[in-house]
Amino acid sequence: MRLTRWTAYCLVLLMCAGAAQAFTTIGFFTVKPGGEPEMNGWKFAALQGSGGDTPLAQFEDLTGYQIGILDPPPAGTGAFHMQPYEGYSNPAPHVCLGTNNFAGVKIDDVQTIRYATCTTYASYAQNDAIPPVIELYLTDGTQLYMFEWQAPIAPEPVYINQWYNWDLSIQGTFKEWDPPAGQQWQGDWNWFKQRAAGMWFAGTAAEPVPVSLDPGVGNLTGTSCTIRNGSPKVSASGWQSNGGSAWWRNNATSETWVDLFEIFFNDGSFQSYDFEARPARHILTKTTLDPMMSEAKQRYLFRATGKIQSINNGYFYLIDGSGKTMHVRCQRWDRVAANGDMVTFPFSIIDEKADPPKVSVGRRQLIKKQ
Ligand SMILES: [Ca+2]
Repeated sequence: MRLTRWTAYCLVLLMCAGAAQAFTTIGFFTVKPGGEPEMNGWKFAALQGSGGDTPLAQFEDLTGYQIGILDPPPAGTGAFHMQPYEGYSNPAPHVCLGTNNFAGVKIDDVQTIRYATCTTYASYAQNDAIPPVIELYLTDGTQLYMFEWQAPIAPEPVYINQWYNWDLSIQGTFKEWDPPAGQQWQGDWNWFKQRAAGMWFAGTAAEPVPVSLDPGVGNLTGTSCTIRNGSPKVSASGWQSNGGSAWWRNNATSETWVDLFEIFFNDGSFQSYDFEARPARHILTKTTLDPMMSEAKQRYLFRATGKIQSINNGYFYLIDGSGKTMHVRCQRWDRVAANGDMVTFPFSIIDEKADPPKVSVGRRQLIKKQ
């Protein structure tokens, strides 16, 4: 992942020191990134919960995929892959990618937020899936407020295999979690700006967003600005992840990528994040049993290579000679490789507590070794 236009903007700012004074100083000039340095302040987490398999959550390069139905991403060659598997009870499966880079920034100073998504498969509602939402934790200095923005799903459906560029100020609907009694709880950008007037992004040390499975209290990443795929809760009374439609559309298996997150401010400045794959570290399957994996999987992209031992067309064991196997969920892997083939694939999230450890990959990531 790299910061492109923002870096360019900083260079221009340095070259034009006089002009820089004309800019209003707002939050992000003083905010320190909250995540790993190589993530530019972004962090991700995934919850399998009631889902049938280990979710996918990783930065991937989309170049050279063996199945080329995915258009090029809107920036660079990579994107963040976020894919929970079906789960219809709590805790509900979902994936979060978020940042506290905007902690302290007032909503009044935000002109708009944009990001791009591409869904290539949705198990329950093809062409009608809910693309990843934006979850905002704001504060007025006394309490946290949770808002969710969703892409418009009607009258036009969100088609699969297409990149959509969403703009929160002109599309979609905001919803407020647990609003005061009698309070209108959803609306467009104008409603949101009015409702959140005077509030600012939480996520500072003084106003943290807790890491929590309880929506309204916090989220998986503890971040105030979060891209999320999957509802954190099913059938929530008075508030559902899809508002007036069925919550399960957000909890079906959803194979989705997200890229090019941008936030624009009223003074003309902006930050732009191009999600790109990081170098993958090659490991042996036996390494996945090491206790370090529970921490390391949040930080690194890994790569495993080995021979396929077929279970069925949705699962196989990876045998790499290290004495341990890995249980790999890969739907229709048999369209890319055969039993006994040598393959390699990247992964971040692994269930190292399972025996053998379990990982999910998309067959686009499955590269057959010659
Ligand atoms: Ca990208």
